[in-house]
Amino acid sequence: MDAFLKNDSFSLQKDILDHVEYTVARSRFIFDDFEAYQGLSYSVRDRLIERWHDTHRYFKKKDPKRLYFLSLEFLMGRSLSNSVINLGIRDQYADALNQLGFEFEVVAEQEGDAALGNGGLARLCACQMDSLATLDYPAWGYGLRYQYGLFRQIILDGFQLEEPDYWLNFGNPWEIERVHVSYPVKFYGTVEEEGIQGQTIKVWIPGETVEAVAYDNPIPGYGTRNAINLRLWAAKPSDQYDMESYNTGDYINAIMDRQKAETISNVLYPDDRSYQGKELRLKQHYFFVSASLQDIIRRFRDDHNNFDEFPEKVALQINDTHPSLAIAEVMRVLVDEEHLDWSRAWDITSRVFSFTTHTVHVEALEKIPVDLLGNLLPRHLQIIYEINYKFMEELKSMIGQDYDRLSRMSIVEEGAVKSIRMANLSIVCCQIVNGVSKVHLDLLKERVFKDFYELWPQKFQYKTNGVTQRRWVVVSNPNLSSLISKWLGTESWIRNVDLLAGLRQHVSDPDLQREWKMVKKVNKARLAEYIETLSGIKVSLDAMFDVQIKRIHEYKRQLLNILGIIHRYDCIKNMETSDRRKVVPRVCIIGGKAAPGYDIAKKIIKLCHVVAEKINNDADIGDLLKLVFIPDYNVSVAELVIPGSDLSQHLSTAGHEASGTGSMKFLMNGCLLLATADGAIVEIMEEVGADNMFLFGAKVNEVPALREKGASLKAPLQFLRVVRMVRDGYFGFKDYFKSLCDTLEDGKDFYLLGYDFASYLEAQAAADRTFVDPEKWIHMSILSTAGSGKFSSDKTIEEYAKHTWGIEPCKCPF
Ligand code: NTF
Repeated sequence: MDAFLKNDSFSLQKDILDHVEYTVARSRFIFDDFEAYQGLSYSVRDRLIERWHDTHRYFKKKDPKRLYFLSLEFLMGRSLSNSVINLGIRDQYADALNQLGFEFEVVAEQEGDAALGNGGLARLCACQMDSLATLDYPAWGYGLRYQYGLFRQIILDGFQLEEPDYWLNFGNPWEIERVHVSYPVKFYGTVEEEGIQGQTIKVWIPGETVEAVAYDNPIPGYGTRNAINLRLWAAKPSDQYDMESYNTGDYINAIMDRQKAETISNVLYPDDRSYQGKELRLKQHYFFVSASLQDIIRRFRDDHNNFDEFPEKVALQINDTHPSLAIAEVMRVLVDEEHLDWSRAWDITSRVFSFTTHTVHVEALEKIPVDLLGNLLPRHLQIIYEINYKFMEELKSMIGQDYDRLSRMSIVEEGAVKSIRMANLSIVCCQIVNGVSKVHLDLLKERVFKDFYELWPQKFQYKTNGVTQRRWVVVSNPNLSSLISKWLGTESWIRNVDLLAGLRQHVSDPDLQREWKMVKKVNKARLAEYIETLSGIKVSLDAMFDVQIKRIHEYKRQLLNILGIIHRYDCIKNMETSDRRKVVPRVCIIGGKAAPGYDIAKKIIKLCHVVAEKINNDADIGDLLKLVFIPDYNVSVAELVIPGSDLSQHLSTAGHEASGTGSMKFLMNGCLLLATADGAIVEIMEEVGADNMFLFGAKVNEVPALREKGASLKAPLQFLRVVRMVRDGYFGFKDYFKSLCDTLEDGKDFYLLGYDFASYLEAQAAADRTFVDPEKWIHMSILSTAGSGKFSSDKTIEEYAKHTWGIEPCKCPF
């Protein structure tokens, strides 16, 4: 399939200019960086569309089993650089732009982030889409096109404020609106019984209909012609909407009512801790599930008319429990619309779905109040009850009348608020349930889903998360990328990440070490410039850049980091001047958003600011210690910060981080990790060696016993001292920080900051000692990158493809 569009510099220039003139409607003789970005993006998009068409024609012809990845969140970040690199035409575009008097990097900076997700879970999906495309899998992503993505974090006087992220304000060249791909999605109403051919069937008479319109986002693979689709749904008023009001002459109110339909896809919920009990959220779930399944079933029906073939042609992945209403929806379609009998429908349904859980926190598992569900989706509630009834009968025949266990495993939770446990529904239905790291699986088996594991051990697997080296090295750290290719003698590691291990053989080569160091220095300079522009703080490039960037959560223990910084400050203040020469200068960088309603997390952000204020303005300290909070942390900020970091911190209390993927991005970029043995860190340790990292803290299996000890578990004096400084108002805001300090009292310190403090300081001291031995540091840094291959999302996706989805590559010919 020959490309119609040409990629020589002249054609690209012409294309950009044509788009500037005819799409953006600016003069081709006068346009600014943003308009250049728009023209360029539309030109790239044309090339994406070409491949995307070819890929889908090819999939249609071959009709392979397809994977449909259902997720309520995708954190894609920017698209431009990633697209041109995956298409293999970055340099050509850079040349073309140059000829037009623009610089690629400057133009690329004009792009805003697509932030349709909260954190780890959502960014993981973006990495996995990149791998699915690159590895030629016939896959589709399905999600919601929120008008407002994750809020923008504004810092005012050190406090977090949230501003709406109306990311579509300046248009979005990366999507294609499909006005003709739309489906009605129904809500509310009643269920009636009808007799058809001697059988009674249930008929759902919905009370409201909203239209779901598709927006397609092509996802190009690297080094392949394949470009897959991420289809996001937007809510629009349906034409079937309340004709009554028009007829009664209340025209204005009828229009206003119609607009309400659009609220369904308006806003992303900004809390990644719990998802309970909001009608709008439930509407979002069903809206996207229903539209996606109508689309998937329509595609299946184009070539097949027997639903027994459905599991051979379709794999449906439920990403966390949010899309798990899909199970009830498939049953409804098969039983109510296709008139299959229940057991045949259940057999089909249970062979198409698989389920990934991303949390270790039982309290974060989604529960939907029965009243809410029954009102919004009356037929689905009946179906879920029926699934549960049959499951309970089966379970009783297996385990007898163990009522405690039966009630724990039931999909329906009795109690003050009777609810549906969406995780239980997913486990009962899916043949494969997976955690996201080895440790996570252990926790699922031993704690979170113990009863289910004992019943069905064969269902439970783990798939260690991974991140894409295309985005996290090639796009964000081009200097390191070229260096790796030079020393490996090939660029093939960009597709075949195992090759990174080849760096090990050069680890002691002084030339590589020198060049490696140089790359880091350049990246640090870029980051230092960013910090200065942001905060006016000048930082020394000789200092260790020590970074913790992620969502602010108590379990991730940014507070431990800040208390460690206070301790460092306090030590320096109390040192003899002659000893200060031995202090390793540090620039501590913290970034992350707190959920808007998460009070303690917001206090942690404020604490970071007041401590920074004190330290950064203390002339006595100078370059020995700086603390910088980077506001509005997002994907593109991460792309800038990670390559410029020396050390990165992953401090979750062991047993709380399901996997963690930030650590993998740092590892690939040759940053050393200071971490607890939690989530995927345990596997990173196996790959790069514990002596190549700075590990500390209680282990997963020690934590429960430590918590048992309660108030008898005494925190060390150094810890009490720094907490007291905060409590006594050394940094101001004494009353405001009281509740934060209270969480650290003996017996209340659930996340064990006090217990882990001493070993944390030791790990920090070890990092300092290593930093003053640059050769050793670089050695460890190279080995970190060399050992990061296992944590590419390419590896994860291959595992899922083989062991969960049963799909094969389907490579569109060039
Ligand atoms: C996150 N979960 C986990 O907290 C991380 O440990 C993990 O790496 C990622 O998922 C990806 O698997 C969430 O973001 C959520 F939403 F479940 F809280």
